[in-house]
Amino acid sequence: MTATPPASTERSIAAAEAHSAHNYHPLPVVVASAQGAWMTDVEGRRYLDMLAGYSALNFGHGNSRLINAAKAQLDRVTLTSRAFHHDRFARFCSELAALCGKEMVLPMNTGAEAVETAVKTARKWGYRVKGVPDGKAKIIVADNNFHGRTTTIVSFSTDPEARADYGPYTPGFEIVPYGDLAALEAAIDEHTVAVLLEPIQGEAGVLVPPPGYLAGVRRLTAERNVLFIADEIQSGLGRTGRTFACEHEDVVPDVYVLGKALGGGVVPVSAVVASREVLGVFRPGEHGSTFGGNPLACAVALEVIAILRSGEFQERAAELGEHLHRELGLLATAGAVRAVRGRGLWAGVDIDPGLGTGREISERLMERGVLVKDTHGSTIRIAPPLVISKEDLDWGLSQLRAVLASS
Ligand code: IF1
Repeated sequence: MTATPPASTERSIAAAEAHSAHNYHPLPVVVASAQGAWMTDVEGRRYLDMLAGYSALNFGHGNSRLINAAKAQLDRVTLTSRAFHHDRFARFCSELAALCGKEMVLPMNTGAEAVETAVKTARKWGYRVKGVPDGKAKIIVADNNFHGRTTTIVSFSTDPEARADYGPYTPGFEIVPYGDLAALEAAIDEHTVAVLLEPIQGEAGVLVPPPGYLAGVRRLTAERNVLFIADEIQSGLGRTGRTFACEHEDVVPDVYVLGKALGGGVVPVSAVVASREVLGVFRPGEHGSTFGGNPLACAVALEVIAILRSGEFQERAAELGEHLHRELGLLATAGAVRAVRGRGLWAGVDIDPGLGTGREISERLMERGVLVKDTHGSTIRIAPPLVISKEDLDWGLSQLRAVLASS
C-alpha cells in the first residue's frame, strides 16, 4: 500500500520546520499570492487578511501604485549605497519631512534600526545640545513596550519572552508604567534625554493610553527639555484614522520613528524624522546603513507618501474603524468578548478565556478563511489592510461571531 502524499500545505510546513530556526509559530497556512485584503494559499483556498503584515500592508497587497513605482525603479537603479547621491533621495527626504511637519530625515530599513537610530540621536543630542555629562544619558520607556528585537531594544523590554537570555543588557533606560503621567514626571531627571513611547501599544494588546496622557507627556517633556520620541512604526501612516496616532491628542512629538507601511509591504523602509536641531547632530561616519535610503526604497516610499497626502486611507480607516469598533462593542456586550481596545482599523479583542486561547481562536478563524494573530493570552488583534471593503470586513466579523458562538 502506498501512502498518500501529504497535502502541499503540510509538506511546505514540514520543510520549513526542518531548516528554519523555530523563532516563530505561524498559523498552518502557506500563502502563495495575495491581492488587496485577500490572500490565496498553495491549495487555492482564500483568506481575508485581518493582520496586514502587522500594518506594513496598510495600502493592501499588490497595491498597483506601489507595485508600479517599484517596477519602474527596478529598471533604473536599485542601490547606490550612501557613498553616492541618487536621484530619488532628496525628494524622499523632503517629502517625508513635510508629511511629518519636520525638517530632517534619517532613513534606515527595519523598525528596530529606526528605533536604534532614535536612541542614538537622543543620546547624541543629550551630550551635544542639552549638555548631559558623557555616559550619563537616560531614556525613559514604558512597561509592556514593543520597539523591536535588537540587543539594546530588548534591554528595556519587560516581556521575558523577548528579553530572556540576551544579556548583558544595555544600560541607560528607565521603565515606567504606561499611561501614568505622575510616574513619568518623577522619573525625569537632569540626565534624561528622551521619553520613548508607542502612542498606542501594539504588542501589549492594542492599548490606548488614558485621555490626556500623550498631551501630558508632550507638556512634561517640553518643560524639562527632554525629547518626546513617538514610535509610530505600527500606529502611524493611516492605521488609526489619522496619519499619526499622536494626532488624536493634537500632539506633535520631537521625533517620529516610522517603519512598516512606509515601505508599503514591498520593501523594508524606516526612518527617523525630526527637526534640524535634533537630527543635525550627526556628522559623516557617525551612523549609517548600506541599504538605508536606497533608490528602490525611496521610490516606493515616495508613492506611499503621495497616497497618504490625499488623506483617502486615513478617512477610510476612521470610517471603517468606527464601524469595526461598534460591531466589536456589540460582541462585548454579548459576553464572549471581555474587552475591546483600539482606534481606527486596529483592535485588540480580549476573548473570554473560557472559549479558548488567542491561538485557538485564530486557528478556528483560519479554518473559516480569516487570518488574524493572537497576542498574549486570549487576545487577538484585528488590523486589516485599509483597502478592505465594508462587506469583507462584515464578513470577517461574522466569522468571528460564528467562532465565538461555536466555542
Ligand atoms: C515580530 C508585535 C506587531 C513595532 C513597534 C518597532 C517595531 C515593531 C511599535 C520593530 C515591530 C512587530 C515585529 C514582529 C511582530 C510585531 C508586532 F506583535 F510584536 F507587536 F506588529 F504587532 N516598533 N512589530 O510594533 O519593527 O524591526 O520588526 O521592522 O515578530 O517581531 P521591525
